[in-house]
Amino acid sequence: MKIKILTLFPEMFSPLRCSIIGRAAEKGILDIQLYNIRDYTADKHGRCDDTPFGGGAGMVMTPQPIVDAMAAADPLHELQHIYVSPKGEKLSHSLAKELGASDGFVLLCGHYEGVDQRAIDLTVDREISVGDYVLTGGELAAMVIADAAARFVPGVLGSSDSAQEESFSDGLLEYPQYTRPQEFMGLQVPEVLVSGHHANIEKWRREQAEKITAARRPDLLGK
Ligand code: 4G1
Repeated sequence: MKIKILTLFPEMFSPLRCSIIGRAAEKGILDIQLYNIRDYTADKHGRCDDTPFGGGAGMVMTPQPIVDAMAAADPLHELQHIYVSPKGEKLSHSLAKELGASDGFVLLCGHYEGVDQRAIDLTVDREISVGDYVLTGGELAAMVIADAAARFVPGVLGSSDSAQEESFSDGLLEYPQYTRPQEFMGLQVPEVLVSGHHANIEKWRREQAEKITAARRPDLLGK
């Protein structure tokens, strides 16, 4: 799967080179490419932002470098072009799964007060948000979307992890996890988990998942 990211701050994306996503990229299962929007500006001083027409605080990202960076990233428009934006549809398990099943996508990251509307009108197919709060830029949101989608790509997760996948599709939060040592600072691992009785373990985990979901996220139980 191809993930192309258009940003003024490509150096923010080092987390994607680590851990599970980084390993998948090294293996060639994921192809993550960063495009520095500044490399595409026609402005002789390298500027990619300007003051907003109509006045107001802050700066707006200028359309020309964005349109040209998008054309360089996906000249035949083979992939879905996504603007990572608080105005977008909210990222969910099912949306991540849909993106993970595609050939790839381009993520456009805003910064400052955002992007000139004409760049969006000319290049963007879809807007996706990671939640309702203010960020200084779309870069962290883009990493959330890339990570959530990439883990659905076959081979990115180990086979034991992909089975784990089923649990959120139940719409439940996770049961508590324990590892060695069996006693730590006077606290014991629940007896059932060391019993070797797999049916009881499964039943306990299900009960725990239902209990924590009811307590913390009752909204998930209706889904
Ligand atoms: C008004 C949050 C502005 C933020 C209302 C989630 C947020 C991208 C996201 C903002 C961003 C609300 C996201 C805000 C994001 C231009 C550059 C937009 C950064 C920007 C609720 C700033 N999911 N925010 N504006 O945060 O890009 O995807």
